[in-house]
Amino acid sequence: MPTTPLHLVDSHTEGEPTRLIVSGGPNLGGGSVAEQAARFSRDHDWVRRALCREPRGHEAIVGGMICEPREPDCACGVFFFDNATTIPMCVHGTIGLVATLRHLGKITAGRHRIETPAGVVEVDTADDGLVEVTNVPSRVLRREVALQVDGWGTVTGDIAWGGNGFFLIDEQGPAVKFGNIPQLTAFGKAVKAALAKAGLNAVDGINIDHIEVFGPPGDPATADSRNFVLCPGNAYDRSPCGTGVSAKLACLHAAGRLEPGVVWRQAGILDTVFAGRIVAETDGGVLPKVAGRAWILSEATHHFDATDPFLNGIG
Ligand code: PYC
Repeated sequence: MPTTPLHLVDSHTEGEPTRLIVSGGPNLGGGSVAEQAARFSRDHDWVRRALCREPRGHEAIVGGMICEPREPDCACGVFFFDNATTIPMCVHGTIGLVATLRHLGKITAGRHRIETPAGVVEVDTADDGLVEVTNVPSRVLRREVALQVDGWGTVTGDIAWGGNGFFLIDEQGPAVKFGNIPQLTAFGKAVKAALAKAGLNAVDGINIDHIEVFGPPGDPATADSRNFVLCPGNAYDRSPCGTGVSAKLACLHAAGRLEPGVVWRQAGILDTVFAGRIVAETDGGVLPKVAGRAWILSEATHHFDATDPFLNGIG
């Protein structure tokens, strides 16, 4: 149980919060970042619950811990978690990490490599604040899957990996707009239930725990599409979700709708935009690059008192 304080930096990336443990986190014993994340999840899950739930946090917070990388050419390791679980990769969180490392004076503009549980990613950071993440190779796992969704009938989508597992739905369900967040959340939950019923909540060992719904952009001059992403703990992503954009690029490519090098401007539900493009074709998929910006919100020292009834968060 907790004894020492945690030092945190909060930021947001295109609206979606990231809360990083920059020091004071539990000793995870070294090894690969995937191994350290698994130990964190097994032995220190209270940290995730404390940081990503009320009263200390809230459902939208994606937390992360900076750790030692095993890969020698990496600036650091990082793993991310939300109000429900530890996740393999997070692009908005990686953009927040880069802003945080720059804020702390630990990296300068240029190219850096970062080890995550899903693999090594490369980041390019510029003085104007733009961060480009070359994410892990992304691929379609199943195309045009028809699900029977309670209250909605047949809903067809693709299942894809972009660092997390996604079910991607084009122009079905409630209209993708800010005012429909409750309806989109209910729809996303119904789709998750239908995936579980069909035995598709895990495919090829990947949890399909993010639902991504696409609609037309609010402004075609600034975006090609607008999405709504429901995360594993049923919070919606305030950003366009970079792993979701990576999965989308893989789907567009598989459908013959996007060539390498062409920019796909994905707006999220707040109409902030990630610019995605395919930088290479890989064996069975694509190598995606996703660009966006993060802003530092605060640095804080969090204290933990064993007598606090909500030490582990509410719920
Ligand atoms: O940007 O990859 C992302 C992400 C995953 C969950 C929330 N944001």
